[in-house]
Amino acid sequence: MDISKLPQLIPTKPQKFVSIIIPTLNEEDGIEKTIRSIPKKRLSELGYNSEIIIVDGKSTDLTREIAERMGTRVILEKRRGYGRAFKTGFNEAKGDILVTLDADLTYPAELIPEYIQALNEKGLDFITTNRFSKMQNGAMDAYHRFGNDLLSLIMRLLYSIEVRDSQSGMWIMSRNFIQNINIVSDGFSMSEEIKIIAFTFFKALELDGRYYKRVGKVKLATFGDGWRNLKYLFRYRSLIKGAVKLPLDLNQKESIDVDADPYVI
Ligand SMILES: Nc1nc2c(ncn2[C@@H]2O[C@H](COP(=O)(O)OP(=O)(O)OP(=O)(O)O)[C@@H](O)[C@H]2O)c(=O)[nH]1
Ligand SMILES: [Mg+2]
Repeated sequence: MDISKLPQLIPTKPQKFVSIIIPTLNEEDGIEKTIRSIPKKRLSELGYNSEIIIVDGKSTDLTREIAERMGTRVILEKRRGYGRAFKTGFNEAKGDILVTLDADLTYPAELIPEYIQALNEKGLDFITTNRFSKMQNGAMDAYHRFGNDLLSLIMRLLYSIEVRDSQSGMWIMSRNFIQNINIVSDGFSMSEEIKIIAFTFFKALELDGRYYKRVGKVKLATFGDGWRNLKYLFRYRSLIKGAVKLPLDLNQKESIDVDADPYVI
């Protein structure tokens, strides 16, 4: 995709605030570069003020020290869990728009301005990024890929939602979305849960993403977490009724026109 063909990003007056939320557990290898990869300057040129929130799960390495030295907001979340970390981050965030990243340089932080542009232009509540549309060689082994594809297929079948990458961890969300949902999972299953809620009850889209080779040690236990995520897809069918804080303007969902010109990044 030739990025130069994207519509000219016209700077708007500074009224928007973006919170970038990053969960960390022993990520001293990738945290500094991850923070530097966030295009804060470009965001402010486009009229967005931004904050970076690090939600640390009691790392035993220098993750917090590095993040504090770089002037980010570091929150210590003693309770374990990827989902738990995001729940705390969402509560702490001041932004009108919330963006999530891992602290391991795998996600394209450089594309945050374009994703925010798409969120606003299409009046969306939620965007998730498809890692498989542009994956760096060696970023994910075949075993992992098979597991991801299987989870995504089962999610599509169980919830009739069009998501190619059910486990992607880069989302761009409106405050309206975050304020109106209840998230149950404290673990990695939260990633599939938030997509099910977004695509079932809100205006959501999956856009092309990228996935780069990981820096630092993986925290995800491939088989254990994969199996837990699979079981959670079935279990969540009985939990989904509590997903949205009512009253929600239920005709919100109807008006999305996915057939309009595709917003490819
Ligand atoms: N605060 C907190 N962060 C966590 C916890 N578990 C994982 N993380 C962070 O959540 C992000 C995702 O975890 P990863 O190990 O990268 O999982 P993954 O992205 O599915 O696996 P890879 O594709 O190999 O990167 C990373 O930034 C981790 O440091 C936790 O219990 N608490
Ligand atoms: Mg990761």
